[in-house]
Amino acid sequence: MKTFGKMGAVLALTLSMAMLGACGNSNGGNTAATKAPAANGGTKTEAKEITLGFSQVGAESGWRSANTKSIQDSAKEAGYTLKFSDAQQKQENQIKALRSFIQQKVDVISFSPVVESGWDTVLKEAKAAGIPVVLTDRAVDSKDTSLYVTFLGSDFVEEGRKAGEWLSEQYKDASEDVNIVELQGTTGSAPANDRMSGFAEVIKGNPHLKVIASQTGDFTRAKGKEVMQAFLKANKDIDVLYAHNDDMALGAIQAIEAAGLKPGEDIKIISVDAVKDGMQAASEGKINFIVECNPLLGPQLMQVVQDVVDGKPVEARIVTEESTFTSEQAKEALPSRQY
Ligand code: GYE
Repeated sequence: MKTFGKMGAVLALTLSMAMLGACGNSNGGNTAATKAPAANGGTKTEAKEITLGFSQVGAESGWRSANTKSIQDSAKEAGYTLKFSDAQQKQENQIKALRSFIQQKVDVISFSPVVESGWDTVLKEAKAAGIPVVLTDRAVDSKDTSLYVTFLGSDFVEEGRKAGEWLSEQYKDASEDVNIVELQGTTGSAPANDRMSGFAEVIKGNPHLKVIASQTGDFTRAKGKEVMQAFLKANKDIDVLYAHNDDMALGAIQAIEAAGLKPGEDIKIISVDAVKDGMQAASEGKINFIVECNPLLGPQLMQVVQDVVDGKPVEARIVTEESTFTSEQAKEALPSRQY
């Protein structure tokens, strides 16, 4: 039985090699295998060892650490060889990493693009090398969608809308202006652009809701603190802080407390992510509302990679499911939080 199965596989492989030869092998061909198909015993597709090149944004936030761990753990579990590269929040480092993955002829490239623009050239290089690209977490603004297989991640505009809806509800009876300051994520990144636009779209329904200052805090605690300090200095009357992630909100909380104010009371705080530290602050009433953004993309990414390698069809957009938390809900959810 075993020998027969093996021989069948060898025959199938020989046939497919012959067909590849006839059609012209766009991948550059594997001449060793063509010459001696019997030597490797005719492996099946699912037994193929997959090498995944992954370029991560950096380690700027609790969300990012949870995302990195999820990807590393899931790749291990799936038995893939993971080539992981940390770009330290610099696009040039990501481009370098992608080029090195192309050179190493990985099976699939995946990355979370630090900013939206400027990827066409390197994506074309990957396409020319026949290496499929999967976007995770953040999108690119390339017009040519054939440059990547799919984009797996959150709907950031929707997250911004959820933040705006909660705020609109809180101040629906306001008769005076509500002064909002905004801490944006990394300039030019998809989550910063989209969380800003989704929020603006909703709050414009109430003319009392006014964004009086909006600046980047680069998704980090340190910058969140620094920019909030500047906001507090320049504006006497801040009612609300909208931070594009928990880490910036946590930094801002330090600045608010240092200024002798009570976060969550004197200044209402909304943030995005719902990582453990953010949920902790919410459960203490320091953050009033958190929109969840799920970092555990690893298992879904590995499935997409497997499907791509197997030549199965993949959805062009895979959106992750997320919810929201008030302080009360955060208190309840905190003990079972994974990240
Ligand atoms: O919200 C933030 C991180 O791209 C969704 O990046 C991600 C964002 C996340 O630094 O904390």
